[in-house]
Amino acid sequence: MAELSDIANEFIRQEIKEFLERPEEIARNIELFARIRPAMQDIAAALIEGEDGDVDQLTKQALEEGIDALEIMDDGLIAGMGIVGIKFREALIFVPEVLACARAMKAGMNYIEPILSDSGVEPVAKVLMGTVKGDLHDIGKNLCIMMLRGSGFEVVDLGVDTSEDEFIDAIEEHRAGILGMSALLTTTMPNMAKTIEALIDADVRDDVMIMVGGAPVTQEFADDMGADGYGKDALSCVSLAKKLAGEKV
Ligand code: B12
Repeated sequence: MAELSDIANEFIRQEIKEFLERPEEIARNIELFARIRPAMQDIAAALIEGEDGDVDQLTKQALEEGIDALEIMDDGLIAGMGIVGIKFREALIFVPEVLACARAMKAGMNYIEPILSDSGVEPVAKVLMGTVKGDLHDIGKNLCIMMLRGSGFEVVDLGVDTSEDEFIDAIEEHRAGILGMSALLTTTMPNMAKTIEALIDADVRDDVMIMVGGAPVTQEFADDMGADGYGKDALSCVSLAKKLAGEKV
């Protein structure tokens, strides 16, 4: 078992000591950051501080040093956002601070995106991706899109706050085989089910395989609403899309 002192970055050690209270979250984050190499801890720390300029610099530097883009995304950016999420939940920080962190995440993603999106192969299948109505969270959706593109999918990004009609119009316009929906709020999760119902009413449900995801979404919830698959992160989004593309043809 790792110890707090195994984490090289002093700011990260301090964040865990000062802001994390739940024993399982303390243990999980100590394990995580003790495993992560110092350069990635520095990126996570800059993201937690909402320093977009530093995240920009450190990401660029890490790529120049030959660190893999996927490692930077998982161990630097997503790991840092994990701590931000906990602090936000505990009301230790508020929307403006989280927005600064989201901006910092974007600064890093600007470098990662072209690398992960550049597969250079013929599209495996076309995917529509949108965050559902009432929901403005798009970081996770955008990571999924990046990974899908990098794995050879053509992706149409429908953005955030996507209404049922917008999903229906997009299915009709783009003739995509897969539809992905993202939701981060327990209050907007039901809009996934409402969208599926609207698709049935519009007679387009069978035109697409539907995958869903987002932090509060579960396999059980996905099954209950009649989705074809659930993915817990961007990597599983890709394997799920591959599986659904295979089932569609
Ligand atoms: C960043 C953030 C914001 C930013 C969003 C910026 C942006 N451009 O996205 C801002 C500040 C705008 C924001 C606003 C709000 N937020 Co907010 N936010 C977060 C935070 C801290 C991080 C979310 C995130 O980006 N995570 C990192 C990404 C990488 O993870 P992810 O989104 O889960 O995505 C991964 C997987 O889920 C999966 N995935 C995602 N989508 C899909 C889709 C498919 C098809 C598949 C297969 C997989 C998949 O793959 C992704 C990559 O690995 C979370 C806390 C948390 N722990 O989630 C709260 C959180 C989601 N927010 C919350 C709340 C309450 C709000 C507000 C209501 C706050 C307010 N009082 O105004 C508003 C709502 C605005 C709205 N209408 O949407 C709550 C939700 C509580 C709940 N149970 O509903 C959370 C959980 C914080 C908390 N614990 O209180 N937020």
